[in-house]
Amino acid sequence: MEATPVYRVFGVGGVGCRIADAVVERTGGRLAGVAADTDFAALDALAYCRRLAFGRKRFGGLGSAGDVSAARMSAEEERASFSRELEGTSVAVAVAGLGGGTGAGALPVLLKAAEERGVPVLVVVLSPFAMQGADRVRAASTALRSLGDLGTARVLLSCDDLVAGAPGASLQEALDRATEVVVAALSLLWKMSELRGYVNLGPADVVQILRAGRGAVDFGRAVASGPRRFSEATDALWNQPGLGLASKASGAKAALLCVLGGPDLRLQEVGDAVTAVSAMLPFGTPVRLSTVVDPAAAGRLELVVLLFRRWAEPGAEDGGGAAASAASARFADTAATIEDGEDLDQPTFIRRRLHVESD
Ligand SMILES: Nc1nc2c(ncn2[C@@H]2O[C@H](COP(=O)(O)OP(=O)(O)OP(=O)(O)O)[C@@H](O)[C@H]2O)c(=O)[nH]1
Ligand SMILES: [Mg+2]
Repeated sequence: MEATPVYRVFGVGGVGCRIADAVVERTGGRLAGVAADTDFAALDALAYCRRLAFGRKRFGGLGSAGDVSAARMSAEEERASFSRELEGTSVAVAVAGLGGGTGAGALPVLLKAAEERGVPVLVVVLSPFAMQGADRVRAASTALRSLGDLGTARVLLSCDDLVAGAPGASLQEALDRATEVVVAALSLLWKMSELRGYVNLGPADVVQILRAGRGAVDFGRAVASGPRRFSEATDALWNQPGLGLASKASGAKAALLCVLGGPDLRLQEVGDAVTAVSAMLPFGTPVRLSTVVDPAAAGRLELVVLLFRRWAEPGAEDGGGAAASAASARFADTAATIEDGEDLDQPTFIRRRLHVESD
């Protein structure tokens, strides 16, 4: 019997832990979460994650007050606890804000422990708002550099980009809004593997995609509802300030597209979404697809795209990896329809590697 894969989300530092807790809440508590912080009051405020309180001797449970290297040393000293929390994890997501001390200092320790255990990790890091000051921004880029190539795939989100659509927001609104985008995207990645859609990616596919796309990943997300939801969502995916893909698409080597809708999601919309996203990317870029049908999302269409700037999957180097890579997706509960070596469950334009112009 195959073991059930275990996904875990790890939050490190204040904002990382709040995001991890909110993601677990969004999954109805079914996704396992671990929150690691030197601020014990912040950990106490969480409702869903297991807590890993560390650095008591150095910080007295009050947080590191921006001291990255002291936080890193404390995490190193308790490396065994980080490693223990990874036990039995098939795929991990690690989230941290890089402008403080704990997240920036402890994240590399968690990632090293994951590497030792062979656990693939999607790392999601937030860079500070520019208005938080040059010091924090500088500290964040130093922290980013210190990650080296730890982590399987890495998404760097700029808080400024996450709230680019709401210039008049207050600081609290901006923080909440930025956090919400990350929570929504991460819970969607989880739903992708857990909820059935038309085309499912299993955990093994997710691991393989992360490994093949090792390195930096760009992220796009758009949500729309109502009769014009398809065109609004695809337009936003391309053009919206901050999270639009227009400025990021040219360097893409491969993409993962996740389409989420309610029971009213139409197969046609899914196919059109693949067409629209493929048309945004350099010709021949393989696009892996996953759909999620969530009863709670009735009337809504949500598109999340991860763009990989490096892609090392065998078969992708021929520039026409779309057919090969998309072929591992499958319709839920249905054997693939293979005829003459072609998977007829894949849209023709993907199988034939046609480039579709959008109007
Ligand atoms: N989106 C979002 N970002 C936040 C929020 N709070 C903090 N950040 C960002 O995350 C960075 C790190 O903040 P924290 O997570 O609070 O810091 P920490 O890792 O706990 O570090 P110390 O408290 O210094 O030990 C900040 O510089 C901000 O850029 C929030 O509520 N939402
Ligand atoms: Mg803190």
